[in-house]
Amino acid sequence: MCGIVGAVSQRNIVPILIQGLQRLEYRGYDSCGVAVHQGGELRRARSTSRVAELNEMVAVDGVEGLVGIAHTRWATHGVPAVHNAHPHFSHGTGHEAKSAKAGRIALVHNGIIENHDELRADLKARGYAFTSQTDTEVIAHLVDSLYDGDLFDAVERAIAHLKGAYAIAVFCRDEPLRVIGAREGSPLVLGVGVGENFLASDAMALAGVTDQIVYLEEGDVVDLQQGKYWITAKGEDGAARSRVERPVKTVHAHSGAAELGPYRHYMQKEIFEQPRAIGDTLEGIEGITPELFGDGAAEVFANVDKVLILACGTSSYSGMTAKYWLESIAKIPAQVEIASEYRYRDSVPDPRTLIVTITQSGETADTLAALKHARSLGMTNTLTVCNVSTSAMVRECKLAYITRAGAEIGVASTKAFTTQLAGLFLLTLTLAKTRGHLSAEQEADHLKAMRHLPVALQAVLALEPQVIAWAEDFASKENALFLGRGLHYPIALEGALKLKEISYIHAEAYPAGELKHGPLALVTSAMPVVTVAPNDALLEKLKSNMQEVRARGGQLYVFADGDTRIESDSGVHVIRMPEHYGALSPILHVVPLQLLAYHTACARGTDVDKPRNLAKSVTVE
Ligand code: HGA
Repeated sequence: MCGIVGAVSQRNIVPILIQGLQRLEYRGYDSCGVAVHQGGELRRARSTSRVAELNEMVAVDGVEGLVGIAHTRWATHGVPAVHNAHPHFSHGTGHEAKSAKAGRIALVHNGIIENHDELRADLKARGYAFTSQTDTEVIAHLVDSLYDGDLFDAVERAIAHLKGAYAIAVFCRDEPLRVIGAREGSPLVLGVGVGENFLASDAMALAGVTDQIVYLEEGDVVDLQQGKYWITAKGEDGAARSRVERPVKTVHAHSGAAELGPYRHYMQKEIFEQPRAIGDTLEGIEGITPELFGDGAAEVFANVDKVLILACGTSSYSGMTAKYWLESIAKIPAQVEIASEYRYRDSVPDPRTLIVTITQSGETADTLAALKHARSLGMTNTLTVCNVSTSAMVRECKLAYITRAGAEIGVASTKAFTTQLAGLFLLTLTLAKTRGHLSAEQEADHLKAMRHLPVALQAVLALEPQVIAWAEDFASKENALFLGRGLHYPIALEGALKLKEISYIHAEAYPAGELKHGPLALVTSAMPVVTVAPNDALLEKLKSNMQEVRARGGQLYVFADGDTRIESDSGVHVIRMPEHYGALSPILHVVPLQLLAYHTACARGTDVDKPRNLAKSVTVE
């Protein structure tokens, strides 16, 4: 998703802006740009290529300055093209006495302005000329139209007209040493330096520049100058805006520019990091106690008797897996909702619900909005399973389980998913214990199985050569079906999602019992059917479903457990997992599905780490 970097300094900030963009590249983008205040004018460079090319452009064109903003764009409004790339300049109505061409206001934006049509019509009527199809350009013109010598004031007044979500960074030709930032619904941090200050979508963009970070809150506007900054917050219930102090935190952000090492792609590296990621996520856990989720967890858990999980994409599948665990092990009713649906539908709230949000980045716009919606309905017992301890989601929830997957660069989530599952299993055990459904012996057995996970994952990763052989078959297909039952139905969903995301093969997952209610009509000899077949209570039922596929000529690709008696045969391909993993089986069974998607995508030559049309932290609705 879009990334923002901005700076006011006493040195040329272009290298810092470019470096910041490079650190945000992993989020996914289709174009990029930078603008500076130079020689009394606004100057910019924009490209639909990589940030590396932008870097060459600014070097060739001699773009430099003490003040500037930069952006990686993931298009929501208007095609990916140079004229739609940010920064946008205001062009308009005679304000530009100095240079009609360059404009007066430069602005970058992350988010979506929902009333952009209305604002555009109004601004056009007042003489503003638009050069892009973006919703962003209206904000540049709007700020220009309200500018009366004080950019901070103009931005404060402009945001009062905006509906939707935004993080913006703005500077003005007529105030050379000032950048203004504002946020509502999209992330933005302030980096405090010595004699210089910065803005960024994520503290990671400022790694090595400053570790002094202020997390701006919803509705904040910040004024950055060389040696000072201040922030105003929106007033409650229509009260006027007022100055606020926000805590400055020392944040040791990783640069994110992790080395690939021996791997071809970040996704492959991240698949192979799972033993380490799970080990780190579970490190130091000696016993099951509410405090694993933060102070006050015991009280929260005592006050709930159902669970509502809110998440999107892959995280929703870890949530679905957790639902099976929560109901069977902790005996607590659990429901999973896609965040973007929940936030807009009428539902029946119950204050004795534990709201569990799951998000890798902690900045997922839909999940944050769903959390706020749940709270507005009176459900204030909130917990997140999240990979970024400094994220908005962790700050917003009462309780948190921070997974220690480390920075995930590949857009298709892998290690974030399995570490979420580990965190959710711990939550299950904790609720089971607090509700009297976990004996000391069961606790010890589960902990032993969890400690075994890194070793078990290593053994599963060793299956890679067998999966590569299957991937060669899959590379020529355009459709695939994935089947699972019970706990492994969400794993089938995740396997299908991985395949479609990165190889662009149309893949669908079904609970295997549903096959005869429709999808069986699709099965022919050209249809590979991937089956997740652990040796659990549903195995015999699953075997019948597999017969139904074979009887129609479908090609079965079965991931079976060590002790599952399913043999390879004509039209039945079997990869045998080294062991049977009991309740933790989903964490192991998803790994060969990740590898299958990865190697199929490689065989098809797609851009594995940056699949088309997709982005990492999904900070827009
Ligand atoms: N709506 C803007 C910004 C999009 C965005 O924030 N993506 O993550 C545009 O389309 O340019």
